[in-house]
Amino acid sequence: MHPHRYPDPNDQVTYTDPKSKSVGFPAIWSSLKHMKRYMDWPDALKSSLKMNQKGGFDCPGCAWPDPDDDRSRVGEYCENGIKALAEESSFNVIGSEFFKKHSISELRKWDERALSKAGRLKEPLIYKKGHDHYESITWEEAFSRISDQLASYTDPNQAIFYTSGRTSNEAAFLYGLLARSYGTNNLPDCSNMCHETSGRGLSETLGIGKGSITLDDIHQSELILVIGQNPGTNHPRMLSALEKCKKNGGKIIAINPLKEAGLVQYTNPQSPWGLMTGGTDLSDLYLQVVINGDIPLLKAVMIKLLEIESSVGGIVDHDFINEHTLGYDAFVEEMKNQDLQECIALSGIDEKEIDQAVAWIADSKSMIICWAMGITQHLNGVQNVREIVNLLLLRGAIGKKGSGVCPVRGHSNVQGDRTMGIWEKMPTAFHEKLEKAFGISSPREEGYHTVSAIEAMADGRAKFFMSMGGNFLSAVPDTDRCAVGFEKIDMQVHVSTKLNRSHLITGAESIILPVLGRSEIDVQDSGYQFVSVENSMGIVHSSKGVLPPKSSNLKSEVAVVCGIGHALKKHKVGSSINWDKMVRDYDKVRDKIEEVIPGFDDYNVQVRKPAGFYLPNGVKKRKFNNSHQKALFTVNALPELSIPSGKFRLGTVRSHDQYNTTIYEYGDRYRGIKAGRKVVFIHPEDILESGFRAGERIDLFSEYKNERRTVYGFTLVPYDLPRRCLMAYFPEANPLVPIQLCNPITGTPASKNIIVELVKRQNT
Ligand SMILES: Nc1nc2c(c(=O)[nH]1)N[C@H]1C(S)=C(S)[C@@H](COP(=O)(O)OP(=O)(O)OC[C@H]3O[C@@H](n4cnc5c(=O)[nH]c(N)nc54)[C@H](O)[C@@H]3O)O[C@H]1N2
Ligand SMILES: Nc1nc2c(c(=O)[nH]1)N[C@H]1C(S)=C(S)[C@@H](COP(=O)(O)OP(=O)(O)OC[C@H]3O[C@@H](n4cnc5c(=O)[nH]c(N)nc54)[C@H](O)[C@@H]3O)O[C@H]1N2
Ligand SMILES: [Mo]
Repeated sequence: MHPHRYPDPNDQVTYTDPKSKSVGFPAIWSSLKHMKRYMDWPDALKSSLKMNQKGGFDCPGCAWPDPDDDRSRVGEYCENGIKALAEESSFNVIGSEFFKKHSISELRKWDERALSKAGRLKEPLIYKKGHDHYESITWEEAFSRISDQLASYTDPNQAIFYTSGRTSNEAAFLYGLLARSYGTNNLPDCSNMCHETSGRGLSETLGIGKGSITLDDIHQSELILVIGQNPGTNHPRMLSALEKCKKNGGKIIAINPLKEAGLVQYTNPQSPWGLMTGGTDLSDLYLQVVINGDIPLLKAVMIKLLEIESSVGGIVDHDFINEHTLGYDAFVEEMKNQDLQECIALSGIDEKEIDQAVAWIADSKSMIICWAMGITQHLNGVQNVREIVNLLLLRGAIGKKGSGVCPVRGHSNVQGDRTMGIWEKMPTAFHEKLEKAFGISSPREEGYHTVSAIEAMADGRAKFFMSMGGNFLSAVPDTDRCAVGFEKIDMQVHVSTKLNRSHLITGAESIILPVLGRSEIDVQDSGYQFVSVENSMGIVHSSKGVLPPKSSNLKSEVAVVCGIGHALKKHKVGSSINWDKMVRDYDKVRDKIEEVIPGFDDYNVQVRKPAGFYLPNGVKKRKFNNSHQKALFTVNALPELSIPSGKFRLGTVRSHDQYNTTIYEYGDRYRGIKAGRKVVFIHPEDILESGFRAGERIDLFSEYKNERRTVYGFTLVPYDLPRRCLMAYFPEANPLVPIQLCNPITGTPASKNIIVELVKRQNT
């Protein structure tokens, strides 16, 4: 019925009790199983020994940093990194024969796992209106059609250039150049849906939208708060850093509605002693806050800290505050006006537990706050981040050893892509330098972000969509709304490694351009190439593939962009850009990056250092490069937390067996789910009160401005989480997220906070 939605897989969901510990033998076993099933053994061995090693390639999984010094020779990766590698390096390849056999209408019925497991895309493909199949096309013809299509528009803002966060610095920089030389800033990216609210909140308050700590700070911190993040699944190597912190005497407080196994106990797979003895207890305190209860909780903590300051002192770092901050008095005034008991009640946390957290915060000389999507994907995501900053500023826990902000990034180069200019509203200085470096004129008008791009396609303002990686249709909110636009437009171009649902909801014409993965060797006319990436802690380093490409008909992402750029020259677009020179030798791209982007001096020399180099970050030295040159305390309102009667607040999260929209397997080992993904985690008493049974299949709907959105056939799974809070998996639940429900400042969809109702299952 909804070809653009995720179809039911076999739908044999079962559930057992969730796990209370993570990694250990089951993780080792699971990695080996994936390698064995999807990769040739010699490739598996060769690539796993090179992943995340100095001179090797960067894991295509998350953005967690590698140690600066010693790296494990056995393997500097995790279970989910191996799954990401096995997914990319699978021995299956698909091309025109596959698409001759399987029509688009048939493939729409395949589930996501089957689509991805079909294999690596091996040649360029085209779909034309009126057909039901993709067929092969040469690279030259593809580039020529794309450039002709682009040249046909009178307004360049009819074209959209999306980026997912796996793209290298070199490819991202050139892709941004392509869009701007063509004439638009329509550069939405996955970051719009991810850490955009962190970037905004941090830039305003601290002057740079990035984290301020190093791995060593984590190891040495006295106290780490992990808020709204599930590192056991999404950043497993972070657990060994947290373990080191514990071994050095540090404490960890987890703030999360769900009891996540990875935050409870961890068994280091590289420690034989750990494997035998059962590992380390990670969280000293686990605060199961209600969904979006983080601001009330942080306020309750800060009110109590200020009370201690008034009675015995020793809490507030006055020297730091006087010298480096603004807004302290207004902040204290606001805290005084807050009702402590109301904040406690709204957070859903017992006051004794809050007192414990306050006592540890008061006692610690250093403190780090880490966070991810549980903080950012809210209407008040920016305010959440500002409130985190308030707490750190109060304690002077910024720009000193073992202290600082740590927004834990998602995609492996999402931070680098932003640094390279993938943003719909880059500052004027960037445009000026780009113009000077390439002799082009760079538009200043703000472009579309992800949500405005969906609307522009749906209402006919945008007619061309190109995607550098990613799976736009399935990743964005309001899947049905996106599908309307996707089918309306003239042309879609997907630069991809694997088949996904975005390829199947076609425009009048859709082109798939298959590219090399991170793990593969990239040779251009001047010889072997490497690319570079920036991790979550602002370290830029090289990444050089080691495996032979899956097909001789693949191009690198850099080559694809340069190919399109070159083809556009015949239409007098970007005539002054020498695309051929840059694709021949990526050093030439890096020379241009050095000219345009601050912090990349001697790029080609620095990037060749074995562990790469740190980008400048003023916050580390207490230099705050915002308009005030001071760190800012801010005043943030309490969010609206009432839930209409009979309704619930739903968050959408990842399982242990997916990478965003790529489903590795149907299940979630840590949360006890097997053979399916359409589940809703719910407090057992909420099941009873709503008149359902545990295990029953229900439908869910959300209602927003009189529009009703429904998803069908989700199984109710009793779970340890606060009353009236529900969790379901992304992307199955995405059709429920109303397109308008996004952060007003950044456009970030509130995919962790949707009001829904449960209803008896209809047969749809
Ligand atoms: N294996 C694997 N690794 C990945 C990814 C993947 O899909 N698979 N995705 C990558 C990407 S792009 C990203 S952005 C990161 C995502 O990494 P995470 O942010 O860890 O991912 P989510 O599954 O969205 O989990 C968010 C956590 O926030 C909690 N949460 C939900 N709502 C709230 C709230 O209101 N308050 C608080 N305090 N907590 C809340 C949830 O219970 C959950 O534990 O991971 C990256 N790494
Ligand atoms: N409801 C809800 N929605 C969400 C989220 C949520 O928590 N809840 N999370 C949001 C977040 S944090 C993010 S980051 C987005 C993710 O959104 P995207 O980044 O758009 O989605 P992915 O699933 O990571 O993209 C997978 C596709 O990327 C392609 N690919 C993989 N590797 C490469 C490569 O090396 N090069 C190229 N060119 N292509 C490659 C493959 O074809 C694969 O099918 O989703 C967002 N959507
Ligand atoms: Mo993300």
